[in-house]
Amino acid sequence: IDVDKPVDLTNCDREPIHLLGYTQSFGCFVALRFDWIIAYSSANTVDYFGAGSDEVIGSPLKTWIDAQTLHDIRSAFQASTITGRNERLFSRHIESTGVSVDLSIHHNGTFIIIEFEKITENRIPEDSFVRSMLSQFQRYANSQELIQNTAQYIQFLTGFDRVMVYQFLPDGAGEVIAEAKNEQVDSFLGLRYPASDIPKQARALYLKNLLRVIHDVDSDPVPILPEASDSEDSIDLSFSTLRAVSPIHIEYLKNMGVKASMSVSLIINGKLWGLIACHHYSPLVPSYFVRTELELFAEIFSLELSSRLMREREQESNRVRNVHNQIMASIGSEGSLISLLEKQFSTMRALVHCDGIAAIIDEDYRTDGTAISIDWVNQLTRYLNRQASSEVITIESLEKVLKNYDTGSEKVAGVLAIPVSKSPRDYLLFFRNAQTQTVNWAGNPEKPVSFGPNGSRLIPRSSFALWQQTHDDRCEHWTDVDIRSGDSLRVTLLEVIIRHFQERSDMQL
Ligand code: BLA
Repeated sequence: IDVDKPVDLTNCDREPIHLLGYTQSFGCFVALRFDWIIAYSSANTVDYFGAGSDEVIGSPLKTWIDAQTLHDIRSAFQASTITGRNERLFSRHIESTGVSVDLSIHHNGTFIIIEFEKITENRIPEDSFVRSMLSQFQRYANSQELIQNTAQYIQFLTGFDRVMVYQFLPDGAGEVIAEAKNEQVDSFLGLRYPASDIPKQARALYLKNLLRVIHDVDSDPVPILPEASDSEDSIDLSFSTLRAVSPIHIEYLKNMGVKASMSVSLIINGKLWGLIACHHYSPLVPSYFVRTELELFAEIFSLELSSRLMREREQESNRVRNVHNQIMASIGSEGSLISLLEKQFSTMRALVHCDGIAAIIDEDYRTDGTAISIDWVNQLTRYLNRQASSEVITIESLEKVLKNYDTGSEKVAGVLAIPVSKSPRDYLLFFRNAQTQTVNWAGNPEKPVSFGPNGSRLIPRSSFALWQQTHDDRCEHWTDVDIRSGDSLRVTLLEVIIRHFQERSDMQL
């Protein structure tokens, strides 16, 4: 990011976070050419090989690694060229220095990248916990239980102060939908964060590389040597396990008071559905083994979640089908279409939660529950007719579309409208009353950045204090479920109309 340019959130989206030229200090990094000569290394090789990077760069890897481990690294590299993923070796020794390490091996398109992480004493017992987590899945009755219990289990296993499940919303903002935490820290449950907190290129990277960790926001990143003159020539660290993260994000975490962070991607149908996001208030990095297990777990968890969400959707369409059958079974030939619909008002209300229902057909207006007056309905249908759509239309604030409308004593604020004929259109209308609505944002979402002491330097916002957005003139949000139910009902009604007229013309014959 050019720090002299004026602040613009799209700058954020352009920071090349995979080309920053630094690693974090909890491991050692080497990049080899195809002849297995070290071309680049992190500046901290002395802690691993007993030799500085000036000595290491230009030397063959075998100078520093014993024959057996070298052989394993080569096999792992072969495997990674087939799988396209990082291959891993655990609990190896570097003989010359006696250091025990876990290793990650991959090819970045240009170089063979090998990363070493020292194994520390206080590592978590290393039996596979994925299996035990999977065995719990069947105990959870629904997707929400699955999500909540998973947060709890991960918090227990990793010891992070806070483990959240963060779900992206259609506009890119996100919400903490489950949380497990240590008693000393504040709860973030239910808080919403704007899309700009996780810029585009980061989301794109997180689709490919599923796990990232920031072990200590106060630890200086380690340069990769020789240093590139500009980021274009920097080594691509997209799949590096030690990649130093964006200084902007480090500042964000510092503003939050967080010292260490880890997040794992949840991908459903090829899209970033959410993250398992973890915070710690002192430096922390789970061992590479534990991170490897978590990554695997997150993939299986995403599949389970996806199938649960699908099943829950199916249950909902069963409900719709039942209503459909009920309505179809009750169609007779007698009476007008509107009185036929009126008889089904209560059945239809069970499908779309509302405060009132109405139908307007050939200027005949019938209602049940709170609805707006015929004058307003006429204005509303004129508006709806202009929408040039044969699909369900939802409005959450009638004030926004009707001239001089105010919810008045009826309090009707929103409508879900189903067109039931071609123009001039007739409609089935579900009304909802105004309801005070509060969205809890962590800080003002319109001010995701602020200015630093030196003018236009971009700084993520420093206040995460609860910032409430309240609306009094709107109805409860029409959800995807409401819209899908409305759309199925539209199809049912078309069938009803056809049948109704068929039976009437049959009678006339
Ligand atoms: C990355 N931002 C991230 C990440 C998260 C968040 C989870 C992934 C890295 C990690 O695991 O820490 C955001 N963290 C959150 C949110 C919560 C949380 C929403 O715990 C809620 C509880 N950030 C800004 C602005 C910019 C920005 C204004 O606020 C840009 C100008 C940038 N965020 C930013 C960047 C990354 C990031 C560049 C990528 C970091 C990297 O992987 O290098």
